[in-house]
Amino acid sequence: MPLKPITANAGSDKKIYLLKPRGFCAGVVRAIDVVKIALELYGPPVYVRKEIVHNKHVVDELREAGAVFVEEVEEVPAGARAIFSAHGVSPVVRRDAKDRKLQIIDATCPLVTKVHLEAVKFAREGYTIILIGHKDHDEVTGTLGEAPDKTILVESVDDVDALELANPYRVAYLTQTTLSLDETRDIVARLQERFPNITGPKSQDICYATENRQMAVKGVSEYCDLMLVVGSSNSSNSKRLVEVGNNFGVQSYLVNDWSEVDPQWLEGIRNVGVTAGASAPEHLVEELVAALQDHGFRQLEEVELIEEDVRFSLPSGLIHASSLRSTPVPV
Ligand code: 0K2
Ligand code: SF4
Repeated sequence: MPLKPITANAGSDKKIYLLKPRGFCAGVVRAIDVVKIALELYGPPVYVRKEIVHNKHVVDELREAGAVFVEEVEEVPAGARAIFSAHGVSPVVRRDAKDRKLQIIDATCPLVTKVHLEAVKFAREGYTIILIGHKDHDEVTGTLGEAPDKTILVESVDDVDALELANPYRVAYLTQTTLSLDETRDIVARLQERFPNITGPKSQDICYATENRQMAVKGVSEYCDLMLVVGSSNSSNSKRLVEVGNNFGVQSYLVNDWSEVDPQWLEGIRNVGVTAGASAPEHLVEELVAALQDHGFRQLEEVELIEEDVRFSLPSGLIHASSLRSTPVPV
């Protein structure tokens, strides 16, 4: 794909390729809006189970605004208002919240909910579900919880090789939404070799945002000798971007923000790619780009490899609560 400069400054041949799409996906925008609107409507404290999204800066900023982050619903006072994070929760968590009479606002991304519904359907139809994902990730814990006795987690091709199934003829697979496209393809291929009757989701579970950000990294890899990914270390989709960069021959690093860039990484570099995981705010990208410019990367080219225009509506309860106010909160 040809690269089109949007600005070019004379006086330096060191260049930044700013990838697009990058940063916030529709599910993250929605989840952060849910917390902000809940704070606006009800005032602090608003409890949030787990990090609303896996980004240190987002969590710190919302905590500053009055959100109280807890690990489990048991930490929320009975009857209080609480938000479920974008990564989704298992039915056990919903039941616990109900037992505590919590007023729940669910910020689970609709694309994660879709995987939960697939798990419920396959389990009801008597399939053994092979869930491809990362052990102990919040999303995987939630999806596994839909049919814990019928779901087996695999993380690698080796895990597939080790599977021993009571009925190898009725098997379905699902995936976490934020995996590596390439690694998942290999795992699914091995599953299909071992279980030729295996079925899967109608359309793939890896979400559009994860796919687009990985494709963008691949698209510029031949032009870059360094890739900086803005994102936090517990963000699965951000870490995958680093892996993709490294797999495509570009030295790649994950940073929370500019302060974590080691100046030594920039030595001898002419072309640096910059992108951000789906939970990383744009202002951190802008600060990183400005700092790189101060370090002599005077040319800037924003490369849009895939157009992205996805939005999700807010939870209906929040829209309703806002409409009841004399001055509705913009939702
Ligand atoms: O990539 P992760 O699933 O770890 O999550 P975040 O970094 O919070 O990105 C948003 C995705 C949330 C659900 O898919
Ligand atoms: Fe939803 Fe994908 Fe964003 Fe996760 S990364 S919140 S699945 S759009």
